[in-house]
Amino acid sequence: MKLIIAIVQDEDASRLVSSLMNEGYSVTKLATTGGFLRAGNTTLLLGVEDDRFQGALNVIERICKSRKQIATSPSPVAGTSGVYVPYPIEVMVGGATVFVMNVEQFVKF
Ligand code: 2BA
Repeated sequence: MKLIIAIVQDEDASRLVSSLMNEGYSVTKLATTGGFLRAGNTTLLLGVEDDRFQGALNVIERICKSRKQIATSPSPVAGTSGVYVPYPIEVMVGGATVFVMNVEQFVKF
């Protein structure tokens, strides 16, 4: 068995959960925040049997899209005034960041 931890964009999360559930996967959805953008994203936990693992990855790859997002970064442009003016920077946020772990034990009580 494997544990898939998938960090995805909020825009894709609902459709992704529905698609995974429709294909018979159990999913836990967590509301998370990216450290760089400080914006909300969604982390999904899926415990899957080895023979269904690739199928889950295929669903994640099909649904999750890369998008450009604008982040603001402080810029010291005001000389000696000490005023920091935010300026926008564009970053490409991936469709999904996926970690896969082998599950040593799985129990339900
Ligand atoms: P964030 O940390 O908010 O990062 C959003 C996007 O900003 C990243 O997209 C990347 O394109 C860019 N970015 C991140 N750190 C950067 C830096 N130090 N300098 C320049 N650009 C930077 P993704 O790489 O697709 O990551 C999307 C989200 O997935 C991340 O949101 C974070 O929540 C998570 N993530 C990505 N890699 C991770 C890792 N190695 N460990 C834990 N979480 C990760």
